[in-house]
Amino acid sequence: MNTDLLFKEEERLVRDSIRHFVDEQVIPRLQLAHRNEEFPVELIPQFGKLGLLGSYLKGYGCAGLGAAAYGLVMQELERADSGIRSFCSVQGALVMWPIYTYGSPAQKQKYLPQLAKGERIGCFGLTEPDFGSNPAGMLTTAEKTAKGYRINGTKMWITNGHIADLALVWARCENKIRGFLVEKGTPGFTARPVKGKFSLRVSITSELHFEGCEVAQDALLPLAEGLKAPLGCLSEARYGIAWGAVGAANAVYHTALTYAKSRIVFGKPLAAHQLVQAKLAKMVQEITKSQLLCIQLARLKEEGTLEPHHISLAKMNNARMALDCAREARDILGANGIIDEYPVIRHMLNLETVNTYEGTEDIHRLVVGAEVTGISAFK
Ligand code: TGC
Ligand code: FAD
Repeated sequence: MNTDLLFKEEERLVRDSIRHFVDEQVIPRLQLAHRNEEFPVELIPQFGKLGLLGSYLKGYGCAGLGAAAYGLVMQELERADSGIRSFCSVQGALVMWPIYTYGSPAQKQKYLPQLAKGERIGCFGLTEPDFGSNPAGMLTTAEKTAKGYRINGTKMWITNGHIADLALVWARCENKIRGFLVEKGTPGFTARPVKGKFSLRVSITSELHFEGCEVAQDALLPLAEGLKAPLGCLSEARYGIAWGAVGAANAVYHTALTYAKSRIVFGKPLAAHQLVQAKLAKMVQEITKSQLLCIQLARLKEEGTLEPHHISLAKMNNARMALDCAREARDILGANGIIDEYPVIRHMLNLETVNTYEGTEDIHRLVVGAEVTGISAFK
């Protein structure tokens, strides 16, 4: 559909340079990283140098990209692996964006330049063992003390948690949800890995534990008050995921297409069989529609009219679309679809997480449902 025509030249240039980096530096590391359940930490300084961290923020050493260029960066990173895009999403949209938006001038100066360079790593702690889809029920508390706050509670499934230098933790404080910047090594704050994942293995996932963790007054994000503060961060990250999912879908589609053209079954290429063509055509159809949704999201973001339900519709659609493409591609590869010589099974497993985190498919469907009916199913 020549959707490339809908991008400006500078947006395509950004995409092409990140595409080159991903092909040369990222993809070759993934098979081993996935087997070993390891995040390639050696790439972090390069992410910083290339301006991939907080890339759509302005100042503080950030690249100041427009919405579409940022989306294309996320798309290229997730073409490699959802865990790679996750690292950059969390650092940029879930740690830097809230400091940029809700932080004091001192907090911005202290943290943003180092986070942009990848010299410090951040994580975002909202989910708890018993409160994932419904963060309003969180049990973590921050009690006011003479010098600041005392935090108690547990956060679960936290990307980058135990390698992070800085945790943005959401807690109930005097009956309002507030955000706190807790530095690694603060007494009473511990983090441990969640091991044994069969999805997003090229990503660090952790449990954070706070027990009588004392932080100073200046750990509080002054402008973040109420559930809408963390939900605002989620809107930023979900925007990137909607784009990223298109990248993962592209990766599995191209693998399946190449495979189907060279694999001979029943005396002719797999790609010559009608059922296989139907599957490939369906993938192209769905990827194209998802790409168009992303472009519209970007244009709404640029003109300042993007709303949470727009993002929910695209995140829900694109994550599901990519997961369905990955399952079809896995099928087209036959037995080869289950080994890690091809990226398909890794993407397929990753996309189970992508369909769940940042709001499950059901949650986003209910957000859209509330918008169209005017009735919230959550109340
Ligand atoms: P509700 O009453 O609807 O809203 C409370 C206030 O927040 C506002 N709001 C939003 N603001 C900005 N962005 C959004 N997306 C917003 N959604 C709602 C809303 O207008 C209201 O404002 P006000 O002024 O009236 O106070 O809240 P609710 O309790 O009914 O919950 C709604 C629901 C279920 C949609 C929400 O809780 C939700 O989105 N749940 C899903 C939780 C989730 O997505 N967690 C993600 C954790 S982080 C993560 O997964 C990182 S993965 C990172 C990676 O590796 O990439
Ligand atoms: P639940 O809320 O228990 O949902 C279970 C099922 O019930 C789902 O199918 C859901 O759709 C359905 N359901 C829930 N409510 C309703 C309803 N009202 N109506 C109908 N069905 C419903 N969180 C962070 O804070 N920071 C992170 O960095 C982070 N990274 C993550 C990384 C990974 C690898 C994973 C897997 C998760 C991560 N998460 C993170 C957590 C993630 O956001 C949650 O897992 C997600 O929001 C879902 O919450 P839950 O797992 O508790 O599922």
